[in-house]
Amino acid sequence: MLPVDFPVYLVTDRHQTAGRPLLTVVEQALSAGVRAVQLRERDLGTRPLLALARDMRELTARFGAALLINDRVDLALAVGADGVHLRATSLPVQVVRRLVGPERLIGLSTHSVSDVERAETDGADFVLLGPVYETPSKREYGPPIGLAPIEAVTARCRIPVLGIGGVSAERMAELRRVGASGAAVISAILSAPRVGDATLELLAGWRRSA
Ligand code: 3NM
Repeated sequence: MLPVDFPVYLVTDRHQTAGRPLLTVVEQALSAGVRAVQLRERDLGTRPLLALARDMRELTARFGAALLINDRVDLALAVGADGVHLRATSLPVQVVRRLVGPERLIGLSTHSVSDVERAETDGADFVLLGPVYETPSKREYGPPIGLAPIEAVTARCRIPVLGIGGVSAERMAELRRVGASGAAVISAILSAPRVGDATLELLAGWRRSA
């Protein structure tokens, strides 16, 4: 199985690229050092999503980066993705493990310390915990939970925890200080005027705090 050693996990949303093609923007982020991408285009039907997933597989493979597919275990298997990213309403982790086997990564989106503890017991490989900060999509994810739950859960659990929600380059250092293994971002990369520079800044923010 691929190690979970990606401090910046790029989550896609083709509506947040300021009109630029998603593959172009993701390629710029990969060139600047992103090593894991989650394809998350929840409003796409199966066939267009399959086509995009194939393109994204080809692109990430060129950079030696991991590709995870949000929710769709079938598409993850179909395109040979490195894993699947689940949410609370997805198939349960144990069921997905039987489908994808031990080598593929299973990531899970969580919103509380008890969610993370359950994810670890269930055999997830890593979790996202958030929203840590205010995010433009706050209505969908609820109020920010802050850094305290990350600090509490990384002290108790071994599973890697990445913060999500409103993360910027300036916030990478404090996430690392409270024990996060990285951060998942949408807008900090996809909406940036200069995607490569924004990616480098996030990675530098992480390194600076080491
Ligand atoms: N999930 P941005 S917050 C997709 O808390 C997502 O589970 C969240 O976008 C959660 O990096 C979020 O632009 C949005 O804030 C992340």
